[in-house]
Amino acid sequence: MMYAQMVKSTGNAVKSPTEMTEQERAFQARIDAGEKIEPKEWMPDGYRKTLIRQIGQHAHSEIVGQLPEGNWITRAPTLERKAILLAKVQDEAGHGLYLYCAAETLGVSRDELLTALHEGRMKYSSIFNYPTLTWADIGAVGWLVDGAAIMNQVPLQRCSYGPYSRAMVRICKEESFHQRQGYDIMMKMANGSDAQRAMAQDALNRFWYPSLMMFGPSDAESVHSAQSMAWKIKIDTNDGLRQKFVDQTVPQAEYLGLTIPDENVKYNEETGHYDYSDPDWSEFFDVLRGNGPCNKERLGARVKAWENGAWVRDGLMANAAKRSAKVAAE
Ligand code: BYC
Repeated sequence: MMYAQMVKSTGNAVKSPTEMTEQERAFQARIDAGEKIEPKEWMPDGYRKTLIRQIGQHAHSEIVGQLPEGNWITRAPTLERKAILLAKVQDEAGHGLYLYCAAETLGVSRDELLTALHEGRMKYSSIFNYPTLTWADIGAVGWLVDGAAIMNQVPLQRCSYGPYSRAMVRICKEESFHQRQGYDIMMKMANGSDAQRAMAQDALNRFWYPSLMMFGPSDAESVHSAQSMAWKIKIDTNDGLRQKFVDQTVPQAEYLGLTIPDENVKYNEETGHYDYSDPDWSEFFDVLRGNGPCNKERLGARVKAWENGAWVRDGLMANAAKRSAKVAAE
């Protein structure tokens, strides 16, 4: 079994109108006019493939994202925190479900998507290859990871593909609750004992740069951005969203009395934004190649869950076959 996500990126230059077929030009005109594209309508092959890749990866991220948080359900410090965390982790399963359903409208089955994940042919978000070592990490994940996820997903509510954009509406509402619960944990820890404050700072130190990486490589390195933005599968650039995230998060850290682990973070009067240091991109690409701290563990857990669930799927299929045989005999 492969643990790496060794998919080679396949970004192409955007076609100019003169290079497009008439059908492609008409399609692009619909996109430019802000129309939604629905499943049964004609779409270029590349548009379909890009959506399957992005929605599929997004769905996988939701499901794999359950693992680092699920790790703390049995160890949540109070009954209330446990109930909240349980609800959040269940929400992630729901998000995975909406997204797999949205991908299925493009003609790919959930089994195919999962097999591609399990065989290392599809990616999931790099962030989930980092461990959650303390309870404060659950706060940092909610605050930073869900915060980054919302920053990326709010604009996707306006994406051109109908089923994806509609799935995003509900996901964003739930993500807002997730971020609030994370920030609430951070407030408690940051205003607690010295040891709790140190845990909160340590969690921020470890999750800061991996959260910045969630937005993807720099615009210069992003192979898909140009075409995806022309198709409105992506609304903003990776660097644009990353900057928005930094601008939103720095004052939140200040409010907590915590320090962003980057001495270059400073408000820039001229640009009206916070300056910040880029993450170590060699680490990002290394995590994508399967070498993050938890890649093996995460994919191993998903494959095991899939194998352990085989008897349920077999039972359901056998039952469905029996039922349809009965209906046919009637
Ligand atoms: N991790 O050309 P680029 C969540 C890949 S979690 C892994 O810029 P694109 C949640 C990229 O796929 C968030 N791989 O690509 C929160 C491409 O490789 P391929 C999940 C990454 O697609 C809490 C290559 O690098 N959200 O919601 O234009 C709990 C070049 O990149 C990453 C989504 O998935 C990464 N961080 O832009 C539970 C949102 N970044 O495919 C769950 C939807 C880049 O050619 N997705 N790569 O082999 C997107 O908005 C875009 O796909 C991205 C990347 C901005 C992520």
